[in-house]
Amino acid sequence: MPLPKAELHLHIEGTLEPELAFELAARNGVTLPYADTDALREAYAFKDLQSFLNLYYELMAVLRTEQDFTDLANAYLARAAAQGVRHAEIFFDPQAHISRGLSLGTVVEGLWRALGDSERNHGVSTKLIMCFLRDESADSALETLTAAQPYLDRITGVGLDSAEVGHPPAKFREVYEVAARLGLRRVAHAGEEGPPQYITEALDVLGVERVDHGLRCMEDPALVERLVRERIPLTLCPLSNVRLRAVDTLADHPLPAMLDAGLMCTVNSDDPAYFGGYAGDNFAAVQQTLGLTEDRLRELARNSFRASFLEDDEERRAR
Ligand code: ES4
Ligand code: ZN
Repeated sequence: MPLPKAELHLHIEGTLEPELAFELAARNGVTLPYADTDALREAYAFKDLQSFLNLYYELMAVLRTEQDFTDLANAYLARAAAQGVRHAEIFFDPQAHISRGLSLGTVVEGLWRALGDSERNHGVSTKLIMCFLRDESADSALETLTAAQPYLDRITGVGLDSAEVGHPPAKFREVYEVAARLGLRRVAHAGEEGPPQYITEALDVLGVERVDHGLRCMEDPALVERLVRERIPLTLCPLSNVRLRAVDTLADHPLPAMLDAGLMCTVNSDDPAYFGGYAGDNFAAVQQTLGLTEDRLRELARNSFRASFLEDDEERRAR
């Protein structure tokens, strides 16, 4: 039995496996610039975040209908459940679909058809987090938030993702103020490729409750001390960090040092179809390569539920 865990850092578009990409391409009459799944997999040699994002956005072309989003989410939920995920807080990137001519309704309704039945079908409870693309303008993010108003009963929170460097959190101050007024929970990617200062800004300017990645906090001892004191959860993604070259090898990952420092770390898969594994694969990899003890692994699993946006009664049921 895999360790029960919550997944808090997962881009649903990053769960698009090559096989499903080709199936949806055929269904929708979309031509992919790859001969087959093997040729596509060969493109998964990334040198940094941007080189990954280029492919991530390119493959989204196959997602056209509500049913596509339903199928995508069901495929993820089945795989996650098999690896012990009991609760998933799922990111989606509406701007990446709206800019291709899809409506926000197609995306949200499609995802919700899978998420709404997920407890029954997969034994996984879910929440949805709408992310803004930080390399797009703050106005575009605000427009997206406005367009999302009819769907706020299905959206728990907002996040910030895509190309980090050069797009500091403060750019989205007003968007996050509006989100807070709407009662949305707030998270943001920070300190994946960007400097520790971006983590501080996400906390102070955007009011985030959780930091996605947060890896580079280790360069700033005062920031580490603050994150420990304020018990700010970090949603780490070890296999992602290796594939996007944020660390040289998994053996160099600072997770053990971060746990020793008292940081509230969680382990997640980010974009599992691209980075070599789902939540359980990430747990197994850090156990094997970093030699984490059973106690440490249980701590990571416990942290994942505590750092989730589940209410106390929901959290007890999910464990
Ligand atoms: C992402 Cl790994 C990562 N970082 C930032 N934005 C993203 N969107 C999808 N995966
Ligand atoms: Zn991410």
